[in-house]
Amino acid sequence: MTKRERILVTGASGQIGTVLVQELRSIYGIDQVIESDIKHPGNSDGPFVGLDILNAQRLGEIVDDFEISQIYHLAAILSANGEWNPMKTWNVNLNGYLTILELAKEKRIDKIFYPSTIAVFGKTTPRSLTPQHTSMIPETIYGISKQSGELLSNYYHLRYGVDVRSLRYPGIIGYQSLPSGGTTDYAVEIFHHAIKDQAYTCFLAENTTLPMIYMPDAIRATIELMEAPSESIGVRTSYNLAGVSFSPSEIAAEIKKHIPEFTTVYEPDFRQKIAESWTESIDDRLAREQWGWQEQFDLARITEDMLFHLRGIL
Ligand code: NAD
Ligand code: AKB
Repeated sequence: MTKRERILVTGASGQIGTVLVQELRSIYGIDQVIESDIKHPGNSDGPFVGLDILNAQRLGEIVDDFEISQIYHLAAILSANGEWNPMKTWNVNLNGYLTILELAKEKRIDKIFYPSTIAVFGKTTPRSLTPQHTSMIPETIYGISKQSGELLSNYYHLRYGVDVRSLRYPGIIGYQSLPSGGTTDYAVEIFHHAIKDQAYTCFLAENTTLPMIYMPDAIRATIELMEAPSESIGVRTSYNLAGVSFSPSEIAAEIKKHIPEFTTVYEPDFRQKIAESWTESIDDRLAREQWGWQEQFDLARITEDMLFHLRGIL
């Protein structure tokens, strides 16, 4: 008989957590998936516990009380917000994660999901079809903390046998939740403004191409990776993952096909420099070969689906 999983999601009230928790609950059952965050999720339909990820004692109590077998560790401060307080960002993103790895080392958790990011790349990284193993000198504290987390994941796996799995998510686009404090946030905001105002002022320059992925693809990749047999996981730092790559002017043109009166102006701010330090497209061959990753949404399908759902919500 297979063991019944009990899953803790940290940072569950955020952009990804809101959607991931629903998907995990549909697979494992509502009461088997425990949400945690410093913010209440609002309309949660299952168990929620308040948790600051820096409170190691409380985290240990939650793991024991709920007999947690897996953690999806989403709690973090993202790239743009991270630059306002680098010390805090390092502390939350890295020390919070170390507490989880230590619990797994003590054999109190069977499996961990660690979300990494395209922010681990930097200006020495090849910009086009960025390889899995490559030069990485990230320029944001967010990227530095996430890259260090990748290295710790690999270390805890090699040294202590911790089953940690990780994806380098591109910017994530979805209608179910709002992003907060990232550099790729424009690609969600643009849809909201297209519907509400038929106009958008973009904080990135029009030709800034970045790797992106649609939320259903990102959630499916996460769960497929976590369910893959351990022996098929050949990368314990973090897998490159690609969806689609586009620039602000390309997504604006796609939206215009549905909303002809839509206009965009470009007023790049400090986030432009962050975007320019990342890469444009990703080689995710290893994810495809080792556990069968395949995206389903291109830019045209993302645009159609986002507008369809947001028109019903906004
Ligand atoms: P988000 O900012 O929407 O959510 C993060 C959550 O973490 C928030 O609800 C916040 O309240 C919580 N949090 C912050 N500090 C905390 C603390 N000290 N203790 C407990 N909770 C705390 O982020 P997201 O977009 O949902 O991202 C989730 C994860 O995925 C992050 O680790 C992020 O680095 C990674 N990621 C996201 C994207 C993306 O485009 N959304 C891309 C790459 C990687
Ligand atoms: C951000 O822009 O900070 C995130 C990410 C790509 O990690 N969306």
